[in-house]
Formats: sequence, structure tokens, C-alpha cells
Amino acid sequence: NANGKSATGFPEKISEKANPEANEATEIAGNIIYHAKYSPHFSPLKFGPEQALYATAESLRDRLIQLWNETYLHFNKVDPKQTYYLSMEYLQGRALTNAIGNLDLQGPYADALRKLGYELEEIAEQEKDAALGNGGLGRLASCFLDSMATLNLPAWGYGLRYRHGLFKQLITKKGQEEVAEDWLEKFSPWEIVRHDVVFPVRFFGNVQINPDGSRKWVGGDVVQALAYDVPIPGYKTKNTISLRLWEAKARAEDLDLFQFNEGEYELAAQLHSRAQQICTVLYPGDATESGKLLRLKQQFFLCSASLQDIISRFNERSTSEGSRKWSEFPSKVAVQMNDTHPTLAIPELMRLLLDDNGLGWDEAWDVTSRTVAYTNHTVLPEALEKWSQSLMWKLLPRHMEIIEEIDKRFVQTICTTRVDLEDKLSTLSILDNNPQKPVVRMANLCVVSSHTVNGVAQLHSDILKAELFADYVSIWPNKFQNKTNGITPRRWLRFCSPELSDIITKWLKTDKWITDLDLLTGLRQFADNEELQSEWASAKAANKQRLAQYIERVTGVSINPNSLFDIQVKRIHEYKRQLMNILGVIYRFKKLKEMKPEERKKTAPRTVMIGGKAFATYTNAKRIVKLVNDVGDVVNSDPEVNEYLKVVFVPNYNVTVAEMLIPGSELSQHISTAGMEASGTSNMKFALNGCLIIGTLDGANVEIREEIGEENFFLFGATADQVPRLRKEREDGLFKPDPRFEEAKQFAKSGVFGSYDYGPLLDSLEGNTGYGRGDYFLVGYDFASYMDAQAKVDEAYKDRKRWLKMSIMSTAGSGKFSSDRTIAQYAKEIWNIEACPVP
Ligand code: B1H
Repeated sequence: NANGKSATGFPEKISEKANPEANEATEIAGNIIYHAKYSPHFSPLKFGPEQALYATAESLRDRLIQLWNETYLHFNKVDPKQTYYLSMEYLQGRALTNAIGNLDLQGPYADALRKLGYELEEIAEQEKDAALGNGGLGRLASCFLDSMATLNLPAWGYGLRYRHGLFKQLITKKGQEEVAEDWLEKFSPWEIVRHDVVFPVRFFGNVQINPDGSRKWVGGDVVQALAYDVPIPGYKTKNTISLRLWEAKARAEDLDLFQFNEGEYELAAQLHSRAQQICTVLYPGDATESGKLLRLKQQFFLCSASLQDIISRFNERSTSEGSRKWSEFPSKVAVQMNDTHPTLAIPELMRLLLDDNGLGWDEAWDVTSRTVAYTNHTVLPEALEKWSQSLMWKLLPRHMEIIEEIDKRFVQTICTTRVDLEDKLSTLSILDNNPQKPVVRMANLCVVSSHTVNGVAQLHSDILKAELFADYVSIWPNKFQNKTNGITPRRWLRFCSPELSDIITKWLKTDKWITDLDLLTGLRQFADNEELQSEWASAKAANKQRLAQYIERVTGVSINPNSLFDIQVKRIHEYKRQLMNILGVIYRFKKLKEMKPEERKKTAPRTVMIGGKAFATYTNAKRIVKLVNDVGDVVNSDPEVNEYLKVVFVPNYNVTVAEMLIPGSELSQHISTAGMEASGTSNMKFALNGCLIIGTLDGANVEIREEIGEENFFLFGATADQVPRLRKEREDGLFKPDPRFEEAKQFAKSGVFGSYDYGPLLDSLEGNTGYGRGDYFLVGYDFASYMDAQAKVDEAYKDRKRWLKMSIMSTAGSGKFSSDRTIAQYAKEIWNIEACPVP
């Protein structure tokens, strides 16, 4: 074999025995072979790309475990205040390239694999995404972990180890179809099961009142929470933190052997299968009662296991210097709740303190409310969690008692200190006792109990203070903060676009920007430089080429690498207005059809790519996916037009696909109705990669435009403060739509894009029908300025020098959007923790 491989694929010349003389690459190659042979998960006769991936990952895991242990010991010794990030979602994506990059072993690993007959990229391609999240909220949590580790902060993540992450999206003639995803099909080389870290978690049961008046939650089902640690390396630092994921397991004695021997197999294993359900899928459908119950179980499972673990660590660390006072807990522990999904951490911490540790109410409340903080990620009313009180009483009777008490005390305080707010109590209280449908308002519980509440972009935080939480602001003016989101520049520039990164390093004469992203402003002085521009253009061209090949491979559509690559990728939602994008494309197609050939030749060719998953039961979102695909089929096979316009639906959008799309993008669309997108984070990733933005004044777009300069941003649309008035005008029939909007809609309805009935989707854009609220998202209103902004894009793209300058200015102005900046602010302004670097 030319690579020196034997028939089995194993190389003949590499010895797996440790050899101090060997250079690093040889040592690594030997270690990879060692794992392939002695930590086998496959028949040992073969060393194909898949075997090479697992063995390579295991060789890295050895190093990660070493660093993880050192970090843990160091934290134990120093005993700093530590943050625990509680999140129902983490969108980690692949880990191999990131681990190699953060450990700064790119060269040696590439060499080692070459010795074994493989390219590193080819091996990295074998890995499945860990997709334990839906979208921005989950990816934010993952970027935060990378920054916590890189900044050497004593901070950890807690989550659930879902057996099946976010569904895989297939595109068929029917549109989107969902298939269960299977990231654990073989196994994950990145996790370490901690058989010694197990906590019981109870569900149902009842509250027992003891003779001394104390209360105890007893009975019901008890499930075991077993810890799996995913080591998270920081960039070029020893510090390696943990993402601790819980798995639910039944106890051995829960198997009813008597029933089993009677042949009642299902009945005998009832508790086992109930335990297993908890971590089976990410976000189970919650349309049914049983779905709601399962979702609530998941949330409580995360909170209870994590808090028991946190408390046990607090106790463990205190034994060395004698037992510690509970009042010190908030100076050792910070708990951050990623949205309201982990709200049950509040009553669970109260319960553990009151019932298991004997604290009085005031002391327990003081400890809890100085420990927990809450991040809000959305103002959409349908996403603000409200749990039925009866469901909560059934599943968590003791927690409901505690929530009632918190609410009672809050209401009392208002009645005695803020009489002016008494008539607002119907919206401010935690319990909504509306007899039709009594619910617990989780966001209210969070605001009342947390020491700090933050939004995720300046505009969003302002809206929270002025609207959603305005009355709370008058009670606690200092509780509310802003923490504008960020993204990790390692994954989202250094590793996904090495070509562009090298150019940046060359021109800045340092690679320090990777951990100090503000240094990118140093590129501004060269934005006009022809040499930089030409290097910049060739890096972008290479990324476009790579993307074009990917698109052809997954969709069969061949796209012109010289056309403008225009991308919108995010979850499909009406407020994100993918429908406006595709209506714009439909209009463009119609105009191209009407042009004479000479006229067409003068237009700037475009490839429009749209990708994203629709929630399985969200009908209009699925119709949008279908429409984009149908438009693509017609446009791409139209010989008159397809040189100038192509439309591609990118299937199964996920972190790995994003790592391919974003470096190759030139224009990206962030076009939500103003006031509705809390922040957005892909806008930051695109801008960092020199992609121009067409967008509304929404979420973090506002700050991105400020940073990169308004002349480098294609702005359009109503502003957030105009939206309520515009909605009213539409309702009252005072709105006169732009003729282009009517033309695009009529054309879409005409049947040119196939026989599927788009009536119900397009009717949602009509005055008083549709969504029930008549174009609630104001597509009709914003369409005119959107099309004008698109015309400006076409003009700008024809001027290559100008476009390149704008592209460089986008990257140069993206420094603020590093998650290192975001996390440093959380650490200082909310958590009060400090770096604890491993020496
Ligand atoms: C965001 C969610 C979300 N906001 C409910 N809210 C979920 C709500 O499974 N659920 O029930 C899941 C997710 N996700 C996003 O958070 C915002 O829409 C983005 O604008 C923001 O950038 C992101 C991170 O802050």
C-alpha cells in the first residue's frame, strides 16, 4: 500500500509504544494507533476513517482528562467563587477541530494523521454534531463555555444528555420531514461517565408534615441522575472546564423481578422505561398533557441534580477548614438561569435549604436570592413559560407550596410598601389564579427571586425595562442589566476560516486578536489597501468555492462562484421573515423574466441560500420551507434566468453547516420585525467573517451597525417604536401596500411555483385575516424599503473595491461581539467571580 498501510488499514511502520526520542507527531500517531487497538469499539481488524476519528478523539481525550483533573484540583485548592450555568440546551457541534485548535496541536495532529494515511480535515468530517439545542439560545451557551474556559474562570455548565438531539431535517416533495437524530449511535468519545456522581431526583409523591412543623417531600417516583462530563478546553490555556450532562436511570431494585418472572415484562420494567423517557429527546412536543408533563420533568431533573451536586461540592470544600456557614453560599456559588427553562432551580434550592438542611425561611430566601440570576432571551408572549398549577401540584407538590409562599410574601410587600402598584398585582404576581386556567408565570418567579435580570442586546434590555418588566423596574431599579451576546472567535473565525485568519494575523502582525478581538480595529487603516483587498478577495473566493462544492453535493444544484452569495440561515419563524426574503426573490425572478437578454446581462448575478429548521408542528413555518424549495426548483431550471439567479434551500442547517456557509457568505439577511429578535448571534458571525448585512434595527443589529459604521450596513424597515402604531393602522385598514408587494404575492399565488396551495400562507400577509392579527409581522409595510435596500446591495456589489472595503470594515468592527467580552461582563457585573488560572 502506498501509504505504508497493511490490508487492514493499520500503518506498518508506526509503533504505539511510547518513545521519548520521537517527535510530537510520531508520538501522537503512536497514541492514535494504541487507542485503535486497545480502546476498541470496532473490530480490531480495520483502521478506516471512522476508526481513525474515534482513535484520534480518544488520544485527545487523554490530554483533556489530564487538564480537566488539574483544573478541578486547582479549583478545589483555591476554592474560588464558582459560577454554574444552567441550560436546557447546548449546541456544541463537532469537537475535534476545536479541541485540536484550542490545545494548539493543529500541526502535530495533521502530521500524525498524514503518517497514518489521512488528512485531518477528512477525519474531522466523520464526526457527528452534538445538537443538544434548537438555535441561538443553545449555541450561545456553547460559546459561553468556550469563553469561560479561555478566560480561566471558575465556571461550569450543566445540561441534559439527550439521547436524540435536534431532529434531522429531510427535504422531500412534501417539504420538511423530521427524522430522529442519533449522535450517540456509536458512542461519544468526548464524554466521561462519572459512576460516582449520582443523585436521586423525585417526582410526584406528597408532603409529609413532621411533629416539629417541618415539612418533607416523600413518596412518588425516584429516578437517579448520573453525571457525564464533557471536558471544555480553553484556547491556549491549561484551564479545562466541564459541561456536566445528566442522564436519567432507574435503580436496579426498580425492576420488579416478581412481575418479570410472571411474564409481565413491560409492567415489570415500568419505572425503567419512565426514567428513560426523561432524556430521550430534546424538546418533546408539548401539545398534549403527557408532553407537557415530560417537559416539566426534564426541567426539574436538570435543576434538582445540578443543585444537589453544587451543594455537595460546597460542603466538600468546606470540610477542609471546618464546616461552613450557609450564609457564605452566595459568596461561593453563582447560578445563572439560561431563560426560564431552569426556573425550578429557585424552589428546589429553597427546598434543599429548608427541608434537608434545616434553614429558616428568611435565611433560605436570603441565600437563594443572592445566588440566582436570570437571563431573558425573548419578549414573544408565546415563548414566556406558564405552567399549569394543577400539573405542578401533581408533579412537584412541595415546590408549589414554596412558590405559593414566595408569591404571598411578594404580594404582601407590595401591599405594604407600594400601594400604587396594587392594581398591577394581577400581572405582577407569580401565580395567575384565573379560574379558567390557573398558571405559574415562570418569568415572574425569576424576576422576583433573582438578584439580577439581564437582556441579551441593548435594544432588548431597553424593551424589557420599558415594557415587559417595567413595574418591577420601579420596585428594584438596580436589578436590571444588559449583556449584549457574543460569539467565540475561535470556532467562528480562527477555525472555520483559517485562510482569512492568516491574512488578519499577517496584517495585524500578531495573532493576539484571537483572544482580544478589539484588536481587529487595526484593520481599518488598511481597508483601502489594494494588496490587503486582493488577499481578502482570494480568501473569500476560496471559501465560496468550498461552499459551492458543498451545495452541489447536498442539493445537486450547481451555483456560480462569481455570483453574490446571499444567505439567510436561522430557525424558520414568521417573525424572522424568511417569507419576505422569498417574496423578494420571487419579485426579482419576475423582473428578470420580463427583461430583454441584453438587459439581464447588466444585472448582478445572485445566489440566494436559505436554511433552517421549522418546529415540527409549526404549519406556517413548514409552508415557508416548501415555498423556498418550490421557488428554487422553478428558478434554477429556467434557462433564461438561472445564470443571474439561483435559489437554494440548504437542508439540515446545523453548527457544522454554519461553519461552511458563514465563511463563504457575502451578504446575509437579519430582517426580523423590529423589537422581536432579542439579539441574534449569527449576525455577529457573518459580520466577523466580512459578510455585509441587510437588516432591520432589531436586536444586536443596532449595535453591529454602530460598530462597523452605518455606511457599511444595508438598513431598512420600521423601527421598534413605530411597530405598534403600524399594526394598528393595518388593522384599521389604513395601510396601502407597495405595488411591488402586491405583484410578488399575486405571482406567488398564480401557480408558477407548482400546485401546492400557498393561499393560507400568503393570506397571513393580508390586512385582517391570516395569523388572526393580519400581517402581524409587517411584511407588507417593510417590503418597499427592503426592496430599495436590495437595489443598493446590487449597486454596491458591482463596485468591487467598495464592496471589499465594506467587507474589511465589517470584520474590523466586530471586536465587541466576542463572547469573551460578554462573559467578562457577566463575571464582573453579575457573578462577582475572578479568573483562577491553573499554574
Ligand atoms: C431565543 C429562545 C427559546 N430566545 C424557547 N428564546 C425555547 C425559547 O425550547 N424552547 O421552549 C427555546 C429557545 N431562543 C434566542 O436566544 C433569541 O431568539 C435570539 O434572538 C437570541 O440571540 C438567542 C440568544 O440570546
